[in-house]
Amino acid sequence: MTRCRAALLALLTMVALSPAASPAASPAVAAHADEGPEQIVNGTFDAGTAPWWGTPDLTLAVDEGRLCADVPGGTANPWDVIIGQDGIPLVAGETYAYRFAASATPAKVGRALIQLPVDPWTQYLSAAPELSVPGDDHSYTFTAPVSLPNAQVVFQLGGSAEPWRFCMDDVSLKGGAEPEEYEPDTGPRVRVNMVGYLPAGPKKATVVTTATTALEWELKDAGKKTVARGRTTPRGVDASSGENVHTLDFSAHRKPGKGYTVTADGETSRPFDITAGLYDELPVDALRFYYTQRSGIEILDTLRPGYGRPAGHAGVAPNQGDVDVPCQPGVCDYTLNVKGGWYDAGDHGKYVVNGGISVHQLMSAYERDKAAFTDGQLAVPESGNGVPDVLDEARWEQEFLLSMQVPDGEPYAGMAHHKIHDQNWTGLPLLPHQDPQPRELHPPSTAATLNLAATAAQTARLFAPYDAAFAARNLEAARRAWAAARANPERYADPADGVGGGAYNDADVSDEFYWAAAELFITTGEKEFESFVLGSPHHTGDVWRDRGFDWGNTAQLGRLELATVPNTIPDRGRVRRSVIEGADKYLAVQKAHPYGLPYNPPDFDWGSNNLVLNNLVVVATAYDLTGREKYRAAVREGMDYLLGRNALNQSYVTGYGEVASKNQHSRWYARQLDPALPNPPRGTLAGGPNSAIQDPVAQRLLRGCKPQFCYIDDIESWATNELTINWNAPLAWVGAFLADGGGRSGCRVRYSGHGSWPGGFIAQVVIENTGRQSVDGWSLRWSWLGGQRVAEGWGVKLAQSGSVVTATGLGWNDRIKPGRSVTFGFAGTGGAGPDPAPEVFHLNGERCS
Ligand code: 9MR
Repeated sequence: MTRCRAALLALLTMVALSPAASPAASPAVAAHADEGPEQIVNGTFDAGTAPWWGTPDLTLAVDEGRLCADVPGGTANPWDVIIGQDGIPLVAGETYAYRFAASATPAKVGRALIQLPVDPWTQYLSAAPELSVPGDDHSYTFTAPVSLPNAQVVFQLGGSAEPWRFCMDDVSLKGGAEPEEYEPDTGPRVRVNMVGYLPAGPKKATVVTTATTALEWELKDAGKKTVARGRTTPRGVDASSGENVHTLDFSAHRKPGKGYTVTADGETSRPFDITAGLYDELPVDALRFYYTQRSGIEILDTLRPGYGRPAGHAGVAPNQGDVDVPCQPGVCDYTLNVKGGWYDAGDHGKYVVNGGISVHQLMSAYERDKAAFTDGQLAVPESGNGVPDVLDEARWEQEFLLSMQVPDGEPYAGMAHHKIHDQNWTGLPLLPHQDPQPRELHPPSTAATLNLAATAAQTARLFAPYDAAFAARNLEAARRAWAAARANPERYADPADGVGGGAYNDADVSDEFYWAAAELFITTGEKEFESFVLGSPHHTGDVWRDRGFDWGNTAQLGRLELATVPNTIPDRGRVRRSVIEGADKYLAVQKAHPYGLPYNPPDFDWGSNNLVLNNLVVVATAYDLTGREKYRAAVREGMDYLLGRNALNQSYVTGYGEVASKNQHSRWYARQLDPALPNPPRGTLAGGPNSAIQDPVAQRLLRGCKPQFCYIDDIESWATNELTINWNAPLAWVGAFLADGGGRSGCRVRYSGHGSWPGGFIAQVVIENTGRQSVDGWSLRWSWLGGQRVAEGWGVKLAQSGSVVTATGLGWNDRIKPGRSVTFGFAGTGGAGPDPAPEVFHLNGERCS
């Protein structure tokens, strides 16, 4: 709503309504109705255009606080062009005051209707407002003849030979029943991680209470026996929930067991376990999610019981994609085969920017500790091919990203198309293979091109030991993409290109440039990329935004990669320290937050749960770099929020915890709408609280919500409760971190190159036992950057799988006494590109410092 509109409206409420269009009007009733509850959602357009919809020939946009659209000419009927809102409840016999402000350029007569949303489209109010160029306010009253939960408010704008522009603002329908009051069931007021706690980790809970002084708490085992007690810490009113809370800490209790509860203020928490294996399945579940998101391939019920379905968008009717996809009109004159990849979310779109960060984070989880990911682990069709399943899954997406690259000889060759999706939005439920919409390629963008450059460069080094040809194809594509992005540095995705799919627009790609340059530098070691990295403002600036990183903020990815993947950037020490500084910042936010959240902006973002996780990725990386316990503890505590220690007292991961999200917005896991369909698979993250509540369900039920309450587990709440490939990726990453235990071993390893020649090298390794115990029988593990292989060893037995090397002692040197060391050497053959010394070593499964 514009400011002058607000003043006008205030004035208007004081005067009687203008003559009504409906026979039911009378000034007295109208004044009464005008005081009634508001039934229109977002009639001021302060929250964007949702939940207003338009016919496909319209693009709705907010212009100076009003909703505006260019109405095409050449239509025959008023109903050929419509803007509307659905789901308006009417109560029979109630009188309503309907008003709006609207303008037309040039002036026009429009049609304003409140009607039945289906045939015979019965009209309860029908008006023909004269719309002027400067704009006027229009008001009407009518009495509803029926009760209806879902009437429709529409503006019919068609029937004009010439095109014109329509704008409206302050649409209001007052009267009738108070909108349904939504009270979430938040269960007991003592909030815990309802899955459990790690024996050696922090164990904290939050109590919602009116008390302002410390309360007693008790930890009870499954037999209701009190095993620990203490006093809470009052924390005042928490801004993220608007509630008065206390925290309590039972970290000192380390005894494993099932069915513990915490009692405080007369309330008993949901039960939870204390167990070391708490997170063993989380990374696997979070990664298995990707197979059922796959496009272009049949999902086998044998691999995912209950989730089998035919291939989607594989060129079989009624699908119109994705084997021969044209561009949007005027964008290109070729077609591309872009079959495959993952569906982005609950929609059937495939977006290069979002695919990029998702595939990157999967590969980065792998690159962090390659030995943790095995072949056969994810039960995918490729299991058993000798390649870790996580790489098979990543390849499924990466092949799609490669296919989005503009072919040689075409305009913008080497760039990547921003996205491919349906011409129009489809309804729910709709299985992928049943989508009848035409599919279109959208214009190439610099952001998509750089996502491709970054992930292709990363793919090149990770696939080098498994498939040299695929690795080479990726490196070549990465170089072409980089050159094309440099030549076209400012081709931005259109923010209004959001019909049939999300816009994923981003008008600052300097961060994508930095990330891509970092990946290309790590993989090739080449000067061009090094210079670009060193010259980027993101290399030295504070990239650690409070709100976390995401698909549109990727400088952090470049920084994390340069800090953790071995490379020769000259200021590496500073880069690593900067990650620790970022982590310290998130630690401070978490410490101040009574729910242990490392994310606390005044309003929560779309997909806040993934921002929480991405902040945890930074903290976890600080643990990897330093081995300092406070960072590991912070990651563990951060996970508690997602699994129940929150204002809604619910878990945001499907299948984890007794009250967990299960109705995430999806066209095929749509059990809430069709009981024959499944819920999302175990391990699916919900987007989580989103203060902007753009969707109609959230707008109807969550109006005025405090950040943590801006969430509802309803399939139609796409703004708070969707599932996406980029949100499950940090869940998999953090899950892998939590599952590996992160234990440190008392050892130090020195790895030194002793000469190299084209194609080969010699290295020496010294393992020092810095602990107090003798190591009897050792096995040392590290991994190469890319395609290096060990050949012959001295004083050691060597084995290699992919790029993971395992070195074991021989009979005479397999004991290392405290303070002593063992030295061995070996010859290796070099992969293409740089050959930095490995930096991460695990001795008998535990990481050396
Ligand atoms: O995750 C995206 C969020 O950051 C944006 O603010 C929002 C609006 O552009 O779009 C979200 O992404 C959606 C995408 O546009 C279409 N597929 C579903 C995505 C998750 O809701």
